[in-house]
Amino acid sequence: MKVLQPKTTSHQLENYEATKENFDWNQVKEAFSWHKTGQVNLAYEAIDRHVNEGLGNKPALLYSDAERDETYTFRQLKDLSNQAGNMLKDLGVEKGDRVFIFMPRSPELYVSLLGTIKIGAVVGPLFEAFMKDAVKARLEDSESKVLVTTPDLLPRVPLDELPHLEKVVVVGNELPDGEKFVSYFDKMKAASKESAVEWVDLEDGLILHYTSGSTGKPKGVYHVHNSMLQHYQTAKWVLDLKEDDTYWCTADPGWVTGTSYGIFGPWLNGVTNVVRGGRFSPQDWYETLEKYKVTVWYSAPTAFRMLMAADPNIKEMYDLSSVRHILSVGEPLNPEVVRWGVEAFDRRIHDTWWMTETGAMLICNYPGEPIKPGSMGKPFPGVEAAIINDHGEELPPNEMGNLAVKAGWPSMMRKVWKNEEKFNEYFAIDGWYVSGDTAYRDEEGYFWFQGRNDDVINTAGERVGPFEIESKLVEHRAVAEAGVIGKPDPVRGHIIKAFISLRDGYTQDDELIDEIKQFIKKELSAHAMPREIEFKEKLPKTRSGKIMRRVLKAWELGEPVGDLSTMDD
Ligand code: 6R9
Repeated sequence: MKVLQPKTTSHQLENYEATKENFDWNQVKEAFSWHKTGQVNLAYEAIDRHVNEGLGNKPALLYSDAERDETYTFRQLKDLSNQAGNMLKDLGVEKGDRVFIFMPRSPELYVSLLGTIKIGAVVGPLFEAFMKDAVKARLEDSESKVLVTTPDLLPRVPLDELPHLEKVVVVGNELPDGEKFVSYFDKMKAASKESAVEWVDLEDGLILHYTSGSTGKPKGVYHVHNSMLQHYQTAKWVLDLKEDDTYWCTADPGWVTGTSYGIFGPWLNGVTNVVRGGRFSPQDWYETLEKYKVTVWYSAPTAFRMLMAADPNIKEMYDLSSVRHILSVGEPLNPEVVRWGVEAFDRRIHDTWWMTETGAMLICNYPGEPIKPGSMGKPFPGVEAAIINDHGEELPPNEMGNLAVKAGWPSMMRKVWKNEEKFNEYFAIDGWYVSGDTAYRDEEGYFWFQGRNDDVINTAGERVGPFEIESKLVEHRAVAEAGVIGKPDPVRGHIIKAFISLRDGYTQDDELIDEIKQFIKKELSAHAMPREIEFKEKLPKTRSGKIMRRVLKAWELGEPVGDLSTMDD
């Protein structure tokens, strides 16, 4: 096993073992102004506080897309987020209310999100690719009071079916007729720049991120302001952020990486943050790295694999020498990709492991520490991770089992919105948070990811629940039954494959395949669309009628199907 040694050590976390011995989360509290004042608010801590400490003119947000190219200082973000907060208060939003934001990346998204948090409301960012059903499910479950969105996305918001939604803030030039609509730009212009900050408790609500499980509806994972302890410290020691860094996290705020590390981590550290709007292309990404002289870059294996697959001449056109630290999250980071990173950037890519539910990084590779390509690294100081069996007993090195974490790290989710039962399922083994991932730990304490132990599909770094897609598929007039699995794919990690049995009177052809794909794309979202569809006379089911996805998977991979005793004839 080749271990990649660091070339330079970081001055942030110099010795993992020594730090781990002495670390205590209480020490981190001293980094925040509430340690002295007793007044808590994450948005204040991420923005206003830096202005008060003399960083007002420092660029906070460097935003660009195909049409816009803008810089916002910490002072500008302070003023704008105050305006957004005051606008929302004016619309009747109070502490604890939910405000959802459904729009593509843009400065207005970041401003609205900070404004919501500033007034103590709970923000819910929705990925722009969601279609009507996905949007409805989330706004309905969260009972969101206000939605911030764009004219383009409005048709996907079923207003008549959302009785709790009182106002829709439209970020655009035209305002549709109807008393629920208000204009973002008009309201912002009229809103005061006076502080909108509401002081909260560390255990008050911050953000709701919806995420898929293997069964049932998406779950609203609820995080609180206390998470800032971990956002801040992991950004320091793992992202290795320093005052003069220019940092780029490629994730959209619709996913947890795009908020914890696309917003909170860097800004709590007062670091300049790059946001690139629009879609992925190798040219665009390399250009972004070059244009801003990005020093720290946090992305995902899928993106790295797409860059790897692109014409190598493209990369040669850009000066990427500013990049000093690269990190990855979301899916297994293939050793091949780590090796590519060394070749292409002369940098080791540092894998990090965590989940929507964990709120922040838990197992990581650290600057200055050796990396074993293919391993997720070691637990963050103050985090106790282990491999346990189903009875909660810790397993010895190199034995595969449940990847679990001792409950109580600062950014742990505090509830699953309106679903205590789901929340408790994670903590069914005494004292442990059971992640749903399987892994092993080697003798040196490095963790190695092995897979999910449920049917959740990780496609291009995004978690997709098969149940949601299956439910949608059977709404199509031709579909009798559907079973959905993840099929291994060299670039996306997995692609979604659907097995479908048709209703009487329908015949399988390419046109129908295309129609069904488009149906999912339109009704759910582009990333939920099955890239492959295979028709079957009948699907394998248990006697109780559950589709046996593991049998579909075994068929697909040409592997033995295993125990079929529960299968229906
Ligand atoms: C932050 C984020 C969580 C699931 C997680 C696991 C997979 C994340 C990984 C990884 C292998 C890594 N995952 N990081 N698998 N190596 N370094 O991705 O949150 O969208 O909730 O996904 O992603 O299966 O359980 P989320």
